Amino acid sequence: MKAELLLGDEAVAWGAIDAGIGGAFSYAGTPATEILETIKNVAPATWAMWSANEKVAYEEALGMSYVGKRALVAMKHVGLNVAMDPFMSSALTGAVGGLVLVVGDDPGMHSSQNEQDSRCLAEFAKIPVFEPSTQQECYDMTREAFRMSERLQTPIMIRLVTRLAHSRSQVTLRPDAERDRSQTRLPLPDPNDWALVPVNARRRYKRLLDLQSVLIEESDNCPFQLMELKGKQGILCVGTAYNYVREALGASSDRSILRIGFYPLPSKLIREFLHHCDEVLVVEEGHPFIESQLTGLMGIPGKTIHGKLDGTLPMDGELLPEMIGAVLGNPTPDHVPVDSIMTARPPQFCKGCPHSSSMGALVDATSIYEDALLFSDIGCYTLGIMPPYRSVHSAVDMGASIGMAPGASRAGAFPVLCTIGDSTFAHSGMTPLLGAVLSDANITVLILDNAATAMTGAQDSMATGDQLMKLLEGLGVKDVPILDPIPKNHAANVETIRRAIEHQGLSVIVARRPCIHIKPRKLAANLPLSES
Ligand SMILES: Cc1ncc(C[n+]2csc(CCOP(=O)(O)OP(=O)(O)O)c2C)c(N)n1
Repeated sequence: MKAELLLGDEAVAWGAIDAGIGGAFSYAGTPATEILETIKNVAPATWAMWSANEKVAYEEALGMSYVGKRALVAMKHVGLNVAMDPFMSSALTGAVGGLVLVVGDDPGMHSSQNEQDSRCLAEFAKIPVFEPSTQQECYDMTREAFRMSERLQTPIMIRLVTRLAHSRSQVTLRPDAERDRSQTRLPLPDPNDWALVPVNARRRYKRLLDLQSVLIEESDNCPFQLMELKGKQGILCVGTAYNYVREALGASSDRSILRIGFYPLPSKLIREFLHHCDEVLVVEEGHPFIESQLTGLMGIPGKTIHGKLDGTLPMDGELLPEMIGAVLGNPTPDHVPVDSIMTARPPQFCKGCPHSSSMGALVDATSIYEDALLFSDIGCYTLGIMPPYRSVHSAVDMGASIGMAPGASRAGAFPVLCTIGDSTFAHSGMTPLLGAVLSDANITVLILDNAATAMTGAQDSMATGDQLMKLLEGLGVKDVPILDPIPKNHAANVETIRRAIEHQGLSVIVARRPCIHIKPRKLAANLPLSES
């Protein structure tokens, strides 16, 4: 046994390593990025790779599970939307080697475009979920999730939230014989269980439905559900909220507590809790997922349920300890809100960022048109939304710029331009570009190739430099000018973008210059530098 001070993400990574995973797969996204980074750093012998997108990452993990090895797949919450197709179907195929999906939800949208709650998607797929409250549980639940996944032959989700993923506490690690498990190989599955043609899928779906009662029983007996029956006022809480509740109540409270650590919900435990309490406050990050299930449409006769649905707690944003303290009648003494003592500093491009030159050229090139539409995507360049550029008119989801532009163009807009980074292009930009090529959409696509997935910490990108040019050629794009986005080329770059706009039909331009953060890193690691 050894103790380490770990982030929630790092604790999950260690849990997976000590569970003897055969591989880990991910596409970067806050707050889940550090999971794969940790596995790469501390267990270089483990097969751990960045995938082109979350769907691919999920399928890579699923393939590993098929042949009996344990596999971890990690992503941020919106990444699960991208991986939804294999995720839903994997509930029917089931898992052979333990298959654990870790999803980082981002209540409060610290670094995301929405604050969806992954528990809803797990329930939709009928997949069990572990939800840790502490970094120690991040480790312990990951270990347990692999065992359970193999025992019940189902993929399992671990739900994290930003506050837990990105804060540290001491974790006791127990590397043991399970690590050797990476050597074992389980028997391959019956192909009839994994080939989801209707006749097999119907049978597998029945199996999934039958599994639900087993999962509820598991949930009622799960050691991660904690119940303390005391007074008639109860608190039902989950995840990080459990810590806020404990802090607000102190040691001497007589309130009853039920802390959920595993879903589907433990029906016996919840019945017992509700039977005991007259009034229950539900405290959960994200959607009122448990609260809605408790109250249904009609409420529970004779019981009062408080939470997000009755306005006791806010529906949006992140829960805060002082918020819970105030609701539980224990306000934080002399609490000074951070924003009252700090001036907000809007985010901005780093000094020397090539995107600032690209955005400057884009703004000047389109200044002669009254209604230029500048669809953009998700990456550092989205900062072009800020003054003085104001060159981002949309950022919806990864790849949406090239997806939306042809529709707008066909509806009569002109000029229509897109900005998209190289990593986002590899993630989801290639497929819509294929359609734009075939229809020769009258749009101009500016691919900002900084040779990195810069926004999430400059992970490697899959479509950069020559590789990107070959991909464009393969997709059928012809005559792609390459800009060097630095201030001294401004006039020439403006001219190139204007020419592309005036070309009737599809134009693609690549603005190529590495992110300023990757050069020192590559030099330190003695890696080759891609020129320009
Ligand atoms: C589906 C999804 N996955 C991951 C993310 C997190 N994320 C935001 S932007 C981005 C990629 C940025 O790379 P790139 O497009 O090359 O732009 P750069 O930041 O390098 O300028 C990632 C991974 C996300 N927002 N949505």
